[in-house]
Amino acid sequence: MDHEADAYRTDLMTITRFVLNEQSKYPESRGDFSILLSHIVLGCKFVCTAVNKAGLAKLIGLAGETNVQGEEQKKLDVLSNEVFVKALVSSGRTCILVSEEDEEANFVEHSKRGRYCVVFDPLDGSSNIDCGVSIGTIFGIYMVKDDHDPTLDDVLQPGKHMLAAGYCMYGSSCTLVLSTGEGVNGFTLDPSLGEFILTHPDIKIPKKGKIYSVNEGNAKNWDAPTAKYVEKCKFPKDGSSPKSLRYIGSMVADVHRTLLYGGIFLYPADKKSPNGKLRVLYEVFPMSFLMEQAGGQAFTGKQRALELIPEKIHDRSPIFLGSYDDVEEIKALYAAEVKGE
Ligand code: FDP
Repeated sequence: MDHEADAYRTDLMTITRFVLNEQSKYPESRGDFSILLSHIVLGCKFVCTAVNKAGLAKLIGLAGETNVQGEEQKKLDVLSNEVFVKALVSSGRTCILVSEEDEEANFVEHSKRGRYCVVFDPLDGSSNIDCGVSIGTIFGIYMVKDDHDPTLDDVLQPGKHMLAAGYCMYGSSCTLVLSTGEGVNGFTLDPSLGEFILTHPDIKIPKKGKIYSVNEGNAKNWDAPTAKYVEKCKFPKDGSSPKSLRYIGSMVADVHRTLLYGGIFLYPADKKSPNGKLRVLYEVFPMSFLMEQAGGQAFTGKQRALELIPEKIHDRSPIFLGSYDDVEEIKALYAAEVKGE
């Protein structure tokens, strides 16, 4: 009998236990972060259940509203946003919330205020809801500078100031990937226990990958470095094998695969969208934070993604993220472009 394996199966590392273990490394900690995270986990569990039931419960379909980005809003988007906002406010640990679904930042009322700012996309990849493709929640957490007087500047900070970031993917299993700035860990929801269990400890992205992930339908509008890079992926001149293309069109799922298998995920600028499509605060930053923590890189075409300073809460940015060596290649192409080579 493999006693070690058996011990592992019976000694479950839940996300709560994991976070409390981390917290115990900081004796001065008041446990506020653990409480905040438990409310985020609750939101993820709720959304996971709603997503799983969506087809049956006839929850899917248009809610008849349009969100701030001018996109059709689905009922699940509305529901997920409400659940997360309520869970975060009731944690008593937040002071500013920025959601993809809300035009304005939400300043939490004084009596329920805490020290954390949470930026989040409650249901990313929503165009995939109706066909059952994996979708997810993305979040990033900042600490407010002055909790008596929180301002928008507390969330308009570079991503490198985030204390933690993560996503929860609602797919064939429900997986929560989290970094508190000391590596990346993945937890899978055990539906019978209702608990997220540590299944992917200390995730490290392969240094180089064999997959590129991009919406090639935009190719005619790409700039030269992106076009050259994708050409290199398909027709490498150094004798290496071409890369495989995988594109789900749901950021959480595409990034999750990139994190586990390696490779590169691109949502570049193009002539029609000079800032790309993805949102800085609650898409680009959390995913870039996770990539760096896993040993990869994230680049905007001009700079390290986590050094961007957003001007508005719904700003967008081009993004190239993934395996260290793959991102190095696209950086070299942009550097050559600047030098006019
Ligand atoms: P969606 O429009 O379905 O909500 O930013 C949202 C997002 O999905 C990402 O999840 C996804 O990576 C990207 O947009 C897909 O965009 P394209 O359809 O332009 O490829």
